[in-house]
Amino acid sequence: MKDHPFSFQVTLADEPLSAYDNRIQRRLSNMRGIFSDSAAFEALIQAEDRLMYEVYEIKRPEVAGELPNGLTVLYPGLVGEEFFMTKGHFHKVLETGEWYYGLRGEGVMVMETPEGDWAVEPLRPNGVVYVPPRWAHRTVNTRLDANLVFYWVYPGDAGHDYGTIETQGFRKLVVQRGGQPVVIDNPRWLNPEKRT
Ligand code: M6P
Ligand code: ZN
Repeated sequence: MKDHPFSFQVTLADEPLSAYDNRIQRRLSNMRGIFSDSAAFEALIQAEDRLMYEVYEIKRPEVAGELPNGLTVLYPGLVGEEFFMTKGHFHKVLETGEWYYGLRGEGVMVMETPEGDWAVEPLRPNGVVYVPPRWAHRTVNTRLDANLVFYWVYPGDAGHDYGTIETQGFRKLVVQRGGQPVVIDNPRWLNPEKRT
């Protein structure tokens, strides 16, 4: 990791950044239990363990003051009626936010707080979404014919808490109905206040 100022290019080619430290690939097999329709999920994974998204990271030390950033390519597809999406997470340090900048394709960001607020914001080329501190966030590709590509930056000390979302899910899902993306209540959402 460099200590000196540096620059890189967003190329949006096969390697969408001219330089990066790490590429994370998430396949269907990394998403077990995340989608609502588990029968559709199993049928899909039997056919092929498809690549769902790739995260190109410019790594920075995991301390306050640093600004890790990078670019994500989220491929198109459906699991049942649910669009391909990222796992989604809270930050381990809840009081940290994140910026997203849309580069290609069309999608939405689904967000919610532990207090029960939720929001769905569009993510498109030249569109910016701010995720304030306390808001869990997930990105959804609402096109079936185009990748959703976006740039992001978050505080170095934020960390990723996947467990909360893996257990309770998001309150809202984005599904395809009548050829359109629609936001619905998640029938499997587990209210943490009612959990025994
Ligand atoms: C964004 C950033 C990354 C994150 C990625 C994939 O690009 O928030 O930190 O890793 O989305 O999302 P997830 O980690 O929820 O799978
Ligand atoms: Zn985040």
